[in-house]
Amino acid sequence: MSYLKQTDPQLYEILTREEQREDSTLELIASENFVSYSVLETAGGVMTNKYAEGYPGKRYYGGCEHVDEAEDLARDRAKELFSAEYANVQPHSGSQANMAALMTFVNVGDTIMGLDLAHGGHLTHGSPVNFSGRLYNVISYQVDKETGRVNFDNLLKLAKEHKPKLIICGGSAYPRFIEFEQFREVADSVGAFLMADIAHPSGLVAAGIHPSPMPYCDVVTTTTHKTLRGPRGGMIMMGKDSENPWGKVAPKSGRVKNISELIDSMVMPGIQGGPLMHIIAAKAVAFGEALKPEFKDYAKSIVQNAKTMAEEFLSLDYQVISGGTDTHVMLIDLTNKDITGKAAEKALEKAGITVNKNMVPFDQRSPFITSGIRIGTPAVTTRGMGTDEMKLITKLINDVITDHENETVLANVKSAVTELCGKFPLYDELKH
Ligand code: DSN
Repeated sequence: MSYLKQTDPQLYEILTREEQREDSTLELIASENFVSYSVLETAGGVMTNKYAEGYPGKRYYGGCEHVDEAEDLARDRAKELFSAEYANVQPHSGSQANMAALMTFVNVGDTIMGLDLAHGGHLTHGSPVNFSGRLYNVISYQVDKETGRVNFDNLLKLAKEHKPKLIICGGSAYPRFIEFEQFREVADSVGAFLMADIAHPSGLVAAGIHPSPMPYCDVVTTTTHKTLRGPRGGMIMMGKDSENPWGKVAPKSGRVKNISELIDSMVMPGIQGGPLMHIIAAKAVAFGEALKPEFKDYAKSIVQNAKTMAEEFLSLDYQVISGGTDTHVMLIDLTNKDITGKAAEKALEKAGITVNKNMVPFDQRSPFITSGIRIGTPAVTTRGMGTDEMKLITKLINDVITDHENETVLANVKSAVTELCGKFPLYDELKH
């Protein structure tokens, strides 16, 4: 960064402030993490310069021999990590992975089902404000009010009534294991494809802590930057490739034999142009890290930390949706604490604790206000924090929530947060 300091001091100062923010605050947004310095270095490396539309060995540009090697390595490592026969590492994001998967398996106007956004789903699972809700006929399913888990009776009833072509399982605020096997039964009962979006728990899946979708789902999408701890990006996989059942043709190349070829052509040229080769190379680095035995320990600690926090919150009379968590994420309804999600997020931010406001199932408030917050442990676990720190963090959050307009309380919590973060420093490599 010393180079940037000389050439662009203005941006250098901004970056430095962000570095300090990440280092000195508690990051509890469930979808965020801190990549290794190796991933950071690769994501900032020379492959950002290269155009490589196409796939390894079949590019539209010359000079691709080294980016081909990087992409092959990323694909091979992804396949090994998830026991998948096929992987496409080019999607720029989870949303684009979902778009390419949907465009492969269903046609515009077809019926699809996904988990309601307010019940833990994702924008790309059929929200009316997203392409998925605009291009497809969407029937959303919900969680059960009592259990906070997917209501399979209701899902089956809706599926029989609406005969979807595809069902999406997974979401952004679902604290329990995704029930792939049960979803498969429902999909089979109506002849639907099953797509899993494992963007959130993919690191836990890779580590074998969360069940694998591969034996049950026709197609699996993920991001690479959440529990998987890679660079920001997306990926599409299949446990098993199979023959193109529709006789669909691929953009540009015409009729293709396998679904994998259709997905490839739907990513590029279907919805994307040049792949981000620096990010694909960084994905390869992150997948290499996730293949190491230490990653399994890391994933176990993420879940242990989340369970510890959930238990602490329950003991302090917080309404933890579904009564706890199996994963890295918990969703808390703050209605009985007399504070909105928005106010809680703001007060916690003032105290150096970053969370996001989140709709809770059957929420009466808008997505801009919300009745809840979502909390996740991947980033604090990366810093090396464990059980004692989780108990302390829960106490600090409770201090803020119970007295969120008291500036002295917020200042005291902030200094406790600074002290805690100082014991678990980030990125020594970047210290100036
Ligand atoms: N925005 C992501 C999350 O926070 O879960 C999902 O795309």
